[in-house]
Amino acid sequence: MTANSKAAIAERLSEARARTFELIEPLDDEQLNTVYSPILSPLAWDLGHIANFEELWLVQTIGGHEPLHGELGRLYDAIENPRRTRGELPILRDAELRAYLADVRERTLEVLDSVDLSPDAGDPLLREGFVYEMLLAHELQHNETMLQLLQLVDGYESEAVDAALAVETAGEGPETIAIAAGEYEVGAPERGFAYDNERGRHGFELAAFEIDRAPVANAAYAEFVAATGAEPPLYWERGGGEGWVSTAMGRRAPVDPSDPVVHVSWEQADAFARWAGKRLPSEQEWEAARPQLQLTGHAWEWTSSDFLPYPGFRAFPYPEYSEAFFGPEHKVLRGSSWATHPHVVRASFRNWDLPQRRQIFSGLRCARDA
Ligand code: AVJ
Ligand code: FE
Repeated sequence: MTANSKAAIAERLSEARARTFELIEPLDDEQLNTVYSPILSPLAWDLGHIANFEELWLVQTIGGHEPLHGELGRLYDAIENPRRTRGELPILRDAELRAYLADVRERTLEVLDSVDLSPDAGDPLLREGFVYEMLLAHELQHNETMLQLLQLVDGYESEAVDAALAVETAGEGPETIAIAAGEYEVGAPERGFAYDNERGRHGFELAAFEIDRAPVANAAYAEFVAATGAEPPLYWERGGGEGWVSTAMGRRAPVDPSDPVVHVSWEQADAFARWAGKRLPSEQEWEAARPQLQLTGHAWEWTSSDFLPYPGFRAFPYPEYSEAFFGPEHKVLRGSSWATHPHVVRASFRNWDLPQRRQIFSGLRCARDA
């Protein structure tokens, strides 16, 4: 691989970091250390974790170097440290945290200089720059987690966010898309970056079904709440009169009836779909129909599917990304939200969470048997 593509990797790493810093720029150190919610990490933890993940893979694993802070990495292990405990951990903070981010990056760039990224590089971590793509995706995915918290910060404003908030409005088209029975290919193709849980690409037999072209909008969800007494989405409150207001970043605004609904749990999404005489699509149905769907990029969409391995799954490069979460207790979401960086968005990308969670930017789309 040429020096040029290494320069391109360095440039992209630096762009991702610039976005991370832009997101936290309006906050002071105290805010970075504040626990705003028991189910969300303080931002200082995300920042240290981003740097520690980089150190682990790009400096220790690829470069063969010793860690800068000994056993520090244990504090940033997401499985060892559930979110509700992260506020009390002796993690790096303030100037030390910033220095760690910078020191790791300096070493990363030194190592990058010396590695072989050619398509036939012996180490599968390096082949086609896999480990660098993974690092980029990881930081950008944590940016989304950070935004779940940033919207709890009163008065928070960021240029990085205002641009992203724009919702694509519903284009013209049929209300539902009919998909014929047949075998459809799902999963990530051989080439190009993807997580282990997206491989291997395989045929999947689907019965004929219909799927809504657009995700469920706030107006329809409000009707469901009014008709059934179901809980409203997280952050909604009665706005006086008939309407709802939602609060983000300390700002209350009327809920826009035509925007896709966001901040609903899988349980609520499933209940909505049944109430509407429909059901959630499976993740395979979602992927098969995807080129024909209206993808507003506003909210992730819950599917009916449990997060399970595809046939022939092999954990790579570490079992704690996917394998540790496989099972019926996690449900798959597809698509992307306004907080998702485009680099993370792929037809085969599988997101997941617990069915009761709604702090994530989650909505839904309905389907039905044909
Ligand atoms: C894919 C969003 C469920 O945040 O738990 C970040 C992404 N994995 N660091 C998560 C992830 C490791 C993951 N999700
Ligand atoms: Fe992570």
